[in-house]
Amino acid sequence: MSEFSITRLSSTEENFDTQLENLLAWESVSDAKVNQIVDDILSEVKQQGDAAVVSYTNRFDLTTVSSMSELELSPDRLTDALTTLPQAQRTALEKAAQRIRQYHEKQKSDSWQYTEDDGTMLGQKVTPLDRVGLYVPGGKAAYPSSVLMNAIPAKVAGVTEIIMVVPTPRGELNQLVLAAAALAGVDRVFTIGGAQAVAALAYGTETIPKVDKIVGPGNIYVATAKRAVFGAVGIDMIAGPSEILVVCDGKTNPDWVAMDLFSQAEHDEDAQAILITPDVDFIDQVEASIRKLLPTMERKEIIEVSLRNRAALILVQDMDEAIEIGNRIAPEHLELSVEDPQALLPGVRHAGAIFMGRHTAEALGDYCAGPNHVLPTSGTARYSSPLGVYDFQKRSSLIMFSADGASDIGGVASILARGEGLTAHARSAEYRIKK
Ligand code: HSO
Ligand code: ZN
Repeated sequence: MSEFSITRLSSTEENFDTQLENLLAWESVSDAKVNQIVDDILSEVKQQGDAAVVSYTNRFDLTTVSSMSELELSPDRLTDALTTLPQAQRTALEKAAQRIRQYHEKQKSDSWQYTEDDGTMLGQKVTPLDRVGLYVPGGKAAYPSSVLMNAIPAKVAGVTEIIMVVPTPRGELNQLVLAAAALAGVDRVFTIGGAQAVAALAYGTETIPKVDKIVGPGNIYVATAKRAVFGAVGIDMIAGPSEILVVCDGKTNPDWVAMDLFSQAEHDEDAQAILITPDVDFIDQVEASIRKLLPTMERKEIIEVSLRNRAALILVQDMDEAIEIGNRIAPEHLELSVEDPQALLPGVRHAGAIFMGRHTAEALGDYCAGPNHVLPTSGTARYSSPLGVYDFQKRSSLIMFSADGASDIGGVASILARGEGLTAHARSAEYRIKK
């Protein structure tokens, strides 16, 4: 603890831009050895189906099963997990599920059509995906909240079947994860993981149905496998380490701010926690809180590494500059820890989720506020959005010309087609032009 220090930056320093760039630099590792291992697993599962999945599972998860059927949980196992949960946990999980469902209902988009004067109709038909695979990591990163956050939007979208995979090293099952799956309406659960689970979902096996899209976080093998099967199936974004940016006017309890920074730092050593404030004294206060509170944390080792390697306390000239730098960071989570967050909101352009006001701890959003906790990381909030119902719906265009409409617009198509040298296109349109 004694040598422990947190990077301090000031926006007036000459080389601030470079320092900020270095702070944010993060490359998702792509490892040649991992790629090779994953490629082998993918092709084995593609060729040998169940047998390959069973053998990889025995090897990597230290199980001793002889057939795929032993790796599927019965629906009873899921409902039992829910009903045997301690009452307080069950109520909390149910409350969270209900709030997440209610929020995501608002994201549903409907099909639409409109008709032009000559009777031509155009529109868009929205259809849910048929089948979705949900990857849930095993071990310490098995988050029941993530099961809710991934499965509920899919259900709200109207996905017909959700297949969940979760590795169970040495057969250890996480009851909260299963309870969350039951609550969220997951249809089938296989206790498999790693690249072999991704392959099984992407290609299908004798037992495991092929899905249309795979969502959910995983380790480097899972992420590499997801990238490799993309195209054969859809995938969600590949998440980087958690990030939090607290923008504070200096008037929030520094203990609260320190703990909010810890809340993401405790996810893993690579997580990033940043404070931006125009109040130089507040930087000292938050650092004092960090030093005071860190020894009390269960995950202090992880937090300490994360803070040492990737955190920063940034001094700016005013709140406008704080917001401007916030946009350059484009954080996964942005806390506006100020009196009037609405006044700052118009200036915020890039953030996965915006937590407004001193009382809005980012942790509430991780579990039960309602919005999704699967968010764009590593600056990708510049161009992407939280996981949502829209990720489980797709759109088909609708085009229905009246005879008059086809005759009218046929000339336009004909001219453009001939310009491209595509005569069949031109003549196909011209047939419909009335003489
Ligand atoms: N903060 C994480 C989600 C999570 N937090 C799950 C707790 N459990 C996403 O960055
Ligand atoms: Zn979290």
